[in-house]
Amino acid sequence: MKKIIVTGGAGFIGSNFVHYVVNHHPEVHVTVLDKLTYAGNCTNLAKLSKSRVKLVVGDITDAKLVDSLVKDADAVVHYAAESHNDNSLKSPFPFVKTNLLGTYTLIEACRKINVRFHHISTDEVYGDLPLRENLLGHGEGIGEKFTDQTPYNPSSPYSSTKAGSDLLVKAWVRSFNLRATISNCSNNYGPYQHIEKFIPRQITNILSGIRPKLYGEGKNVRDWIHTNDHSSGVWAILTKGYIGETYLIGADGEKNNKTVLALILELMGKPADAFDYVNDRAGHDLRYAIDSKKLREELGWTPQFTNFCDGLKTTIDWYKNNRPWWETKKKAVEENYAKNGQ
Ligand code: NAD
Ligand code: TDX
Repeated sequence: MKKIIVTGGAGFIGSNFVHYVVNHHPEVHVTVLDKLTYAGNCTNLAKLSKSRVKLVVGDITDAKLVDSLVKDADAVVHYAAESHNDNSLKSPFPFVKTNLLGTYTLIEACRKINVRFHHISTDEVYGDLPLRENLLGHGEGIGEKFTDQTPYNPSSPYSSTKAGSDLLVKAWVRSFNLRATISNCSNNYGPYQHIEKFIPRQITNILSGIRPKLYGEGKNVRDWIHTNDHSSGVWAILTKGYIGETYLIGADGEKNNKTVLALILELMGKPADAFDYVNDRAGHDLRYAIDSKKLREELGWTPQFTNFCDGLKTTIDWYKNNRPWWETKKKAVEENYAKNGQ
C-alpha cells in the first residue's frame, strides 16, 4: 500500500486520517481528492509536507478526473460526503448527488482496473435504538447495540444516502468482485470538526459569548469516539480487513447530549444552566451504540483515546487556539440555525 487516494481528505475526519497516515506510515504517499465545499478546508493539511500529500481540488462525481487519479493508486479510502443531518433536512439534493453518484463514480473507477476500495460510512445507516431507560421491562440485551448484522433502517436524507452508498459497494463486491471493505463508525469528535456539528458548535458558542443550544430535551444518546481512534480502525481494515466485510468502529462512548453539554460547560467554567433548549431536529434518532467486537477480535484493533473528558479538554483547547480557523464562519452558521429556531 504505497499510494492511496483519500477522498474528502480536507474535511474533518478525512484530514485527521491523512495526518494519521503521514505520522505513522512513512512509506505511504497520499493524494487527497476534495471539492473544498463549505466543509472542506485546505489549511487542515497545511502542516503536512507536499512530498507526502498532494491535494487535488475536484469533485468525486467527475468520472474523467476520478479515472485519471485511480489509475495510479493502490487503494482509495472514501471519506468525501455531504455529512450534516440538519443540512440534509433543508436541502437533500447535494446528499443524493455526492453520497450516491459520487460513490458510484469511485467504485466504477476502481472496478475497471481492480483497485482496492475502502468505504467510510456511519452507524446512522442502522436507524436508532431505544433509549436504555425505555428498555426497562423488555429484557436485557434487546436492541442493545448495532452489529454488522443489524438491518438497515436510516431516518434522514443524510443517513439514507449513506445507506444507499453502502449498498452500492456491497453489490459491486458481489457482482463485480470489487476488492472493497466498509466501516460504519459512531460520532467522531476532535480537531478540525466543522462548527455546525454539536460539540464544536457548543464550544465556539461559549467562546463567542453565545449560549449553547440543546435540541429537544437533550436525552438523545450518541456513542462518541475520538477521531484518531477512527483513523487507526480504518487503517487496520484497509491493511488487514477481509474483502467484502463490514466492520463497525466504536469505543463504548455512549452519552446523552445533555451530559456532553454539561461537561463542556464545566470544563469551560460556565454555570450548569447556561444553555438554551431549542427546537428538536425532525426525525431525531434517539440512540446510537456500536458493538465493535468484530474489529477488535478479528483485526486486533483497540481504541487508545477513550478518556472522553481528556479528549474534550484537548478539543476545547484546539478551538481556543485556532480562532482564525472558525471565527469567520461563526456568524453565518448561527444565522442559519436561528432560521429554524435552533
Ligand atoms: P465533513 O463534512 O467534515 O467533510 C467532508 C469532506 O468531503 C469535505 O472536505 C468536503 O469538501 C468533501 N466533499 C464533499 N462533497 C464532495 C464532492 N462531491 N467531491 C469531493 N469532495 C467532496 O465530513 P466528516 O464529518 O469528516 O465525515 C467524513 C466521512 O465520515 C463521511 O463519509 C461521513 O459520512 C463519515 N462519518 C462521519 C462521522 C462523524 O461523526 N462526523 C461518523 C461516522 C462516519
Ligand atoms: O446544536 C446542536 N444541538 C444539539 O442538541 C446540534 C448541532 C446538535 N445537537 C444534537 C443532535 C444530535 O443528537 O447533538 C447530537 C449530535 O449532533 P450532530 O453533531 O449534528 O451529529 P449527528 O446528527 O449525530 O451525526 C454525526 O454523527 C454521525 C455526523 O454529523 C454524521 O456525519 C455521522 O454520520
